[in-house]
Amino acid sequence: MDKVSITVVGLGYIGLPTALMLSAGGHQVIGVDNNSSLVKKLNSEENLFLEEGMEELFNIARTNGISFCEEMPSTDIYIVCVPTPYIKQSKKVDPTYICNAVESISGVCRGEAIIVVESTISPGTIDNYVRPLIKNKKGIELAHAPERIIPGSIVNELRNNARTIGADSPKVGNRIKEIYQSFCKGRIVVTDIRTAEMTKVVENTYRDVNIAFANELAKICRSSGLDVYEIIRIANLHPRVNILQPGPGVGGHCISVDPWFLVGDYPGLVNIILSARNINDSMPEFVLERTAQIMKENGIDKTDRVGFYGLTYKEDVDDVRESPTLQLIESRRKHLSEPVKTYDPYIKKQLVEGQVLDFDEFISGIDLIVIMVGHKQIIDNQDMLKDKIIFDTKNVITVKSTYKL
Ligand code: SAJ
Repeated sequence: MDKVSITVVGLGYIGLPTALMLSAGGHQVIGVDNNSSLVKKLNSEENLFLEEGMEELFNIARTNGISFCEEMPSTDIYIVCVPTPYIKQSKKVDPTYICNAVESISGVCRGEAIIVVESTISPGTIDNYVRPLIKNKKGIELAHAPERIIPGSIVNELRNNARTIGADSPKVGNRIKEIYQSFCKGRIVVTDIRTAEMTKVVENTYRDVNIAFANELAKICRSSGLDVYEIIRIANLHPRVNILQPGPGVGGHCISVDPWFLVGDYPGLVNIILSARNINDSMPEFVLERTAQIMKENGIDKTDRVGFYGLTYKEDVDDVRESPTLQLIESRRKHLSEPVKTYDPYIKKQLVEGQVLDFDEFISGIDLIVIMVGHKQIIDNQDMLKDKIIFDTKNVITVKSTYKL
């Protein structure tokens, strides 16, 4: 395979590992980000991810000559990994970051360059927003190669997951496929751009709908006095049933966001997808109501004797985007209630009012602990909870009997 020059635009949790992988795979790679302090840190050899395998990868990429800068360089291939927020009111994707990146690429790129969008976008974004930006630039090609990696297992999933590449012609698709094959051992399917866009959103929506099913079951079982976990465990012994786990809500920047793109774009057609979103969004409020019941049952009348463990959107990551605990805090704020006490071992800075930064101080100040995230830290320290009342929304505590969803 020819050695090509590649720019990766946006060095976040997808862009940086992808850039490192491509560099380790033998390509000449430049990482671009408009965050100057991030670029400075990377150039001073500070690997910003604590994930397994990242340090080793970073060192190989440095040896292979990866560089980081703020200015867009002129290369053969561009891989755009910038954020795509959604507009809260309209539920549509906000393509501003992608458009800015593509505009600045088209100002400097070589005649035959290929711009690959990795960021998740709603179906039609490339045709509606990106294509018009390059219509006068002859020779530039577009592709969409949505990422599929899960925080917590980035290196492993980049290497082994199957992936999709959407392009306007098999020639362009196969060229990009060859580049990704320098690090990806999974199957790579080449298709058209709109199919690739839709597939990505559908994958995350599928998961959202299935988590919503588990959450609705939790509510049904609660009202019937049944143990939802036992019911799911038994049902999953059926060879064609695989129910996911209920929890305090769905967070992160993917599963809780992407289905809204379909709601925003197909308002008359979404039923299950919209209901699922609403069910998952109702879970933090459900946790609050159940917490109030448990307090009453145990004669706890002061909210400062209750602590919510975990601020991140899932276990063993430091990402708080759209996290169920932040949703729960927002819901309290709407009702003008006092802030709740929280603690998270991964969040070392004061992020919200009521957050305690020291675990011992958090534990000693409460009677009821509500487990919102199943971090390894609490599982390893569950002996310290023996004299507490425990409401375990993640079903991870085994040391004594607990309240469940
Ligand atoms: N959750 C449950 N019950 C479950 C599983 C998850 O309540 O049974 C909750 C988690 O606690 C968390 C949320 O759902 O709050 C999402 O977590 P996750 O671990 O399922 O997924 P993400 O958001 O970290 O990553 C997803 C992945 N998509 C799919 O599994 C279809 C990943 O492959 C994507 O690359 C990523 O979204 C993305 O960027 O799109």
